[in-house]
Amino acid sequence: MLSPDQLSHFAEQGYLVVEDVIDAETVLGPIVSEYDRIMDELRTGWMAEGKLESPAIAATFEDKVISAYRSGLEYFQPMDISLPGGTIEEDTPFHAGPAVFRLITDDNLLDVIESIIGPEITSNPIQHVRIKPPAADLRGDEIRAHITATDWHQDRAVTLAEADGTRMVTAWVAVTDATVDNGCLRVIPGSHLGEMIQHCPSPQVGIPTKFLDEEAARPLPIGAGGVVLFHPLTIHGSLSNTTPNIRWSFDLRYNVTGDPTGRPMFPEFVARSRAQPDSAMRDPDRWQAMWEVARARLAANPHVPIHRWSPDAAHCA
Ligand SMILES: O=C(O)CCC(=O)C(=O)O
Ligand SMILES: [Fe+2]
Repeated sequence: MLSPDQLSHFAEQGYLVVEDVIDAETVLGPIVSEYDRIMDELRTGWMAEGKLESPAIAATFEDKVISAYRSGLEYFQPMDISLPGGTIEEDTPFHAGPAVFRLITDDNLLDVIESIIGPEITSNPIQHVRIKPPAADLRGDEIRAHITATDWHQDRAVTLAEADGTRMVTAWVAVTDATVDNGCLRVIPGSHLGEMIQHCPSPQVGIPTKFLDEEAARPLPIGAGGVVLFHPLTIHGSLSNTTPNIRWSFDLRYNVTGDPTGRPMFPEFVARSRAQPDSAMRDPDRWQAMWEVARARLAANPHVPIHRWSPDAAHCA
């Protein structure tokens, strides 16, 4: 649970850095193994198709990520813990594995979340993994916020308007240490006390710089296993990864059970409930199945937009 000082910092500044929430051995270790396994499966496929050459037997996960990116191979979507915002096909890959479920339902993490939004906690399906290669390796036209630096935005802006009045919190989990050099988060302290700002949809969903005071920005370095919490109106983004190593994080969101998630076409689940403890989901297979059902439904139906911003708005010109 958070201390009164931590809670007042969150209330006043709109963010909070909490070190050492997620256990390295029981939670992060299995995640790294799970992702290494997915990467090996991807590589087997790429090699069979002749797209990836000379596998280094002892390559680390990091080497494999960097070499996949350099070879123009798409590792992001098969590793993401969500379906994409664009077109969804019957076989669009995603990853809803048991080690990630273990993270989303981690008791230490949920204790922190409970301090902020109370004990009726739903896992919001707006969630991603970000495994960012060195900026030096990125193609010049790389714009994806899951791969390169993230532009300034508020998380409220990536929900549909139905969630504008809800109590939602973002939990950004560092899998590798996040530093100013490798592209940690940055926030504009106190910005959650303002309104939702107009966003534009491209190149990323972001706030035009003319609406921002970038001088006020504060970087938030944090160690692996630490969690940055922020309010849905807190203006944030991330720096670029100027190191030779990958920068790896998950961003998870939670809202009060019963409130709209802001992304109704994707599956939510109860992560904790003091009122009805049995309503909390414990089975990672069910979680994965919920995403598979959503994928089949979305693939069979016309595309649904995931946010409200139009490139034609006057403020985007
Ligand atoms: O990690 C990043 O680059 C950005 C993360 C972000 O925008 C979020 O967690 O809401
Ligand atoms: Fe964000």
